Amino acid sequence: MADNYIDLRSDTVTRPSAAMREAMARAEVGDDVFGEDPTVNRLQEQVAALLGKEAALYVASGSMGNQTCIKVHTQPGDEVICEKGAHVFNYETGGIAFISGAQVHAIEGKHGAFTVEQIRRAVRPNVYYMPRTRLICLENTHNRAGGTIYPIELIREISTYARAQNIRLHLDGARLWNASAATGIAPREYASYFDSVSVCLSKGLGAPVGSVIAGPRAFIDEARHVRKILGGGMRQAGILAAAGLYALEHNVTRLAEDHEKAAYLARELARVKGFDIDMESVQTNIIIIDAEKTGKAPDEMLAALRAKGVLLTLGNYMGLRAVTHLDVSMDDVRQAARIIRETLN
Ligand code: TLP
Repeated sequence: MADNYIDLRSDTVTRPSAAMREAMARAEVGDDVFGEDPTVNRLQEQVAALLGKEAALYVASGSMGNQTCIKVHTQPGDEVICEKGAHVFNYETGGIAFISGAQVHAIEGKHGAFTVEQIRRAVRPNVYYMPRTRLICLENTHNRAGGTIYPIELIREISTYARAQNIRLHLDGARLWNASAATGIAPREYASYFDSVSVCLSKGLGAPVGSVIAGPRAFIDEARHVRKILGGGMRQAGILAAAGLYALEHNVTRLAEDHEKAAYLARELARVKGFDIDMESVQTNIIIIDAEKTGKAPDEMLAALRAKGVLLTLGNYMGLRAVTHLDVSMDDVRQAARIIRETLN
């Protein structure tokens, strides 16, 4: 948490705890470009096993994970289907066009999820003058929709359809841990429906850096090549991977607490005049607030709250976002709710 602030901007703002730093200091390291960092290797093996995949690769960020996978799956000119609010489409600086030379076919979902029927209508017929639909990306949980969980039945149907059509399926599972904590469905069950998966260690899990992508061994070999092109061939990265291992061991089972804090905060914020919160979308640790009816500019509201010691970020159009995480306690959340109500009502 930024000093003296209750920082609800993102679950990425957490700082490594003393115990995590100690694990980092003790990490055994080697040159990972030679494949010789034992801690990186252990993290990769552990995440591959957790996700039930043949192999995994440690990458610098969630964006690098997603974009590396998209690059391996596609050729320039291909089409990638994703949800309109998807992170890969909106918040990765046009990476799909920049790195893969592919184009996006965006579908509007409900709570971040679209159906097989919607995909069927978006897939291109096999004619030579049209782009090839090569890849579908799902996001679970879906950030911009409010940390919403992709229903497992829809994932199953989409996976069956994609396999039959020979279209690859990628999961942006930056917050897959949150989806699992909320549903009780294991990460490996979710992952089984996808050709590739990207998970983050630096969001809800509290590691300072790092994501892991997983898939078949041949896919990961190719991804290692792309990661190097992108400047992601790190050397004694075990010092960072150790934080990821620590996070997996200590910070997964506690995620339900973040969800409880978000549910409480959402109920409190729904009482702010002009705030509109779709309570059905508050399923994990993210709250998206439609603030249009306040008649106030989001930037001004953020500045007023900052002056009182509470940090939120911009949400969707004319909106705000609050995210709970392991560096804000229930007491902090109660205090933030009170400050937000007093400042904006
Ligand atoms: N999300 C960040 C911002 O970029 C918006 C946040 O604060 O929530 N997939 C999803 C679903 C994400 O939410 C994010 C980060 C990423 C990928 C990218 O991860 P990084 O920031 O590590 O590149």
